[in-house]
Amino acid sequence: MEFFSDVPEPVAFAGTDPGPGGLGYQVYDPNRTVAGKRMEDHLRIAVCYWHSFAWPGSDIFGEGTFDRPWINSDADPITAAEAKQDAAFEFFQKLGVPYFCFHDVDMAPTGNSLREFKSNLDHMVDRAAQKMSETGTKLLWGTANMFSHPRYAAGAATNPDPEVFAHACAQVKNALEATQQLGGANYVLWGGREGYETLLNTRMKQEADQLARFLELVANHKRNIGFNGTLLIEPKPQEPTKHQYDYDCATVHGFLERYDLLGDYFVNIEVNHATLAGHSFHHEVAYAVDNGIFGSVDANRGDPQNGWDTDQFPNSVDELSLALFEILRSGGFTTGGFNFDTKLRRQSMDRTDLFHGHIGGIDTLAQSLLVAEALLYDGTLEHTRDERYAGWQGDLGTQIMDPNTTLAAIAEAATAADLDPKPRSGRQEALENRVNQVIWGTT
Ligand code: XLS
Ligand code: NI
Ligand code: NI
Repeated sequence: MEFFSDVPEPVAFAGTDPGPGGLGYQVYDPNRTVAGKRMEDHLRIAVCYWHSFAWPGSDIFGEGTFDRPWINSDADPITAAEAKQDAAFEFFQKLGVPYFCFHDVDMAPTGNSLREFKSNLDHMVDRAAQKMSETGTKLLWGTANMFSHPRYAAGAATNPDPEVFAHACAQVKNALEATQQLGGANYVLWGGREGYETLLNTRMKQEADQLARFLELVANHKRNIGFNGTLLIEPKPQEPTKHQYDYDCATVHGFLERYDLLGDYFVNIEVNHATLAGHSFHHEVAYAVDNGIFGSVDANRGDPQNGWDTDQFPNSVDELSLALFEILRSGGFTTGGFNFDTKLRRQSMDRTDLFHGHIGGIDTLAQSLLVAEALLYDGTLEHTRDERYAGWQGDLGTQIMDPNTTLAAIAEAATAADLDPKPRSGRQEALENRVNQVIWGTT
């Protein structure tokens, strides 16, 4: 059965004339070369299974609004999961993007036991493998949903009950192996309820030790089965819990270092989670790149006026260009990519709205990539930073960094040379103007 018959052909690059209905890419041209690589290989776009195919458009105040004939709670669960999968793969192929992402529960009915869930997952994953080979769609990452079921209300790995921990182990083992079977490039862990609602009943240190143990077990299993994708942690400061332990990139980095897990885990940065943590997305990317933990991105943004995860499609080139610049400057994605963990607004109930949301978001990323390339070739930012820190390459900088130097020796040198350093302009406005000139194409 065809679910998206209003879009008979895969969406293609159409340039400035997207044709009737506006279903064409204006900027995203997979084969266009940008900084020495195909645009498609830079951006590595993925569609997510959950918000686009498993969510009916409900919110906490109202029921589903979307026209999604494949979501049918009266049907036999496997038949319904198969219809959902057919819709998903038809969409991936028609949108013309290389990747998708999934949670175990999006793909397969959970049944009444771990055993039943596993056998449902096996069936649906075999079927997905078949669809992937037919359509050429690849898997950017898989993950396990350990936050929706009531048993996880107090967390999965950080639950006070070790039986919940063990249940989570079974779920992650199966989801990781499913991801491996589908050739996934990464495996994601978002700790949706790995945090607390109140400190009155919580032992933070105990929960951190449990989380670290869990991550260690998962990394060991990854090695045991020879999965060669990247393990990614997705930071988020809160929602649904009041406080989430994987607060932001710096917190995750410190945690990995403390528990000797650096090198086993990288980060999947979500644009809106950066906003919720009180950072810019640019900040989170720059932090991860600079500290060697950058992995992948969830491209969905928030609304600056709302304090929750609105998961909107990206639509601001100004906001994304600088983050893209950091990614490009660092050599680009290795196994990561841009996943669209995006939700349509509840009033966008038509099936074709799914196309409009993704096309606009992908074009925004493509345009931001072009700006990032222009910023890279322009060189002003890199050159300014080089100049600003040049002193650290000189004698004094080298002496300070020498582990044998003491505070007293530096004080002595400063006093002897009668140092009286003069402040220098950071040139912020000039740099902001330069970035805008590049974005506007007026350089
Ligand atoms: C929720 C997260 C979630 C992860 C995958 O806020 O973004 O969707 O990406 O579990
Ligand atoms: Ni996400
Ligand atoms: Ni999110």
